[in-house]
Amino acid sequence: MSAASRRAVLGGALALAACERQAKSAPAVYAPSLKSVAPFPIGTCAQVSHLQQPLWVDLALRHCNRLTPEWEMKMEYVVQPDGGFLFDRPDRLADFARDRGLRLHGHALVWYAQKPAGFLNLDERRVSFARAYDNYITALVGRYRGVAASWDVVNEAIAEDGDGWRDSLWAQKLGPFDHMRRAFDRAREADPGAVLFLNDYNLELMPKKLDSFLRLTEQLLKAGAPLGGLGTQTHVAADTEAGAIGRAVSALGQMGLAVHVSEADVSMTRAQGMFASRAERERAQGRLYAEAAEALLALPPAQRFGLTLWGLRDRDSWLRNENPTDSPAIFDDSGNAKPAAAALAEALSRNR
Ligand code: 9MR
Repeated sequence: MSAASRRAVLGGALALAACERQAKSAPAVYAPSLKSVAPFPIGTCAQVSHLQQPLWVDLALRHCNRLTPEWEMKMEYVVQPDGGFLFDRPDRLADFARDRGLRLHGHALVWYAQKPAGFLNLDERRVSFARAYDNYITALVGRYRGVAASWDVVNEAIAEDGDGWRDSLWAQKLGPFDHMRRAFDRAREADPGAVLFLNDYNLELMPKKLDSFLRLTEQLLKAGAPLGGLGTQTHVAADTEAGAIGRAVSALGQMGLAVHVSEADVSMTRAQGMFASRAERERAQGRLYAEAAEALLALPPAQRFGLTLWGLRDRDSWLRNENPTDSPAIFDDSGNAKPAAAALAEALSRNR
């Protein structure tokens, strides 16, 4: 027997032993560095607490070249009860992104879900609401001018049922359309170079909501708002119909603006559909992540803003608060690649 064939037999035996070991636990999955195979940026959301975890940092730097602050750049953190601003944590996230060479995507300036005491208790005899609103946007966007290359300016403007726009403190005080227009204008003045986004969810699941989102986009553009991109959050479940994500991304692409798959995750526990096995459910999860990548790849290169993962590891996901057994991310709790990571990497590597 030649040395080469001896090695082959030995290698085969070792591989077999490894396979048997793996059959008992989950099979090991290999995923290359996503940012290296992707022709557009790959993002992750981040909290300051993640920056203190070396394993999270390693995983993020290996795979991602964009960062979205998950909550510490929102009003809930920044706006103090007396109306002052707190920038320590947003600064730490911005410094991390800058020092480690990641793009920073600011998130989220105006959101119906956030109405901090600093605004609710505003003494409008002293400062008008409009002035305080302008001041917030100017201060935040201005502080990260040249550091945050892009911002979600208005988040989740469309009504839950897809019929028109949501009511909010901002709409009540400044007008349903005007508060949005105003936010885009102030953000543009504070950073003329940043790409400004409208961002929403369930666009792949609700044609009516997608339609309202597109109509709002047209209205903003017609009014001259400096809108440069559209974000589709892409919080989906493993039983989401094949083709739904692709249809939404492609419809957004028709507007000619940059398109961001901005908060991708695929919930296992929200899925109602029946799956034959765990492996089958994991394949479905991987197909949906892959579909998001393929949909971006189908856009003209200048419109492919990127794909951002909302939680790098399962344990980092907001969905764990809803169901502690959910596993919506592409990396498991220990940071190992799941089949979805391999499926996403494979889709990203195709059609470059
Ligand atoms: O994942 C985010 C969670 O950590 C925050 O507590 C929450 C409130 O700030 O926001 C979550 O992220 C949301 C995102 O900002 C907008 N789209 C829906 C996301 C999930 O709720």
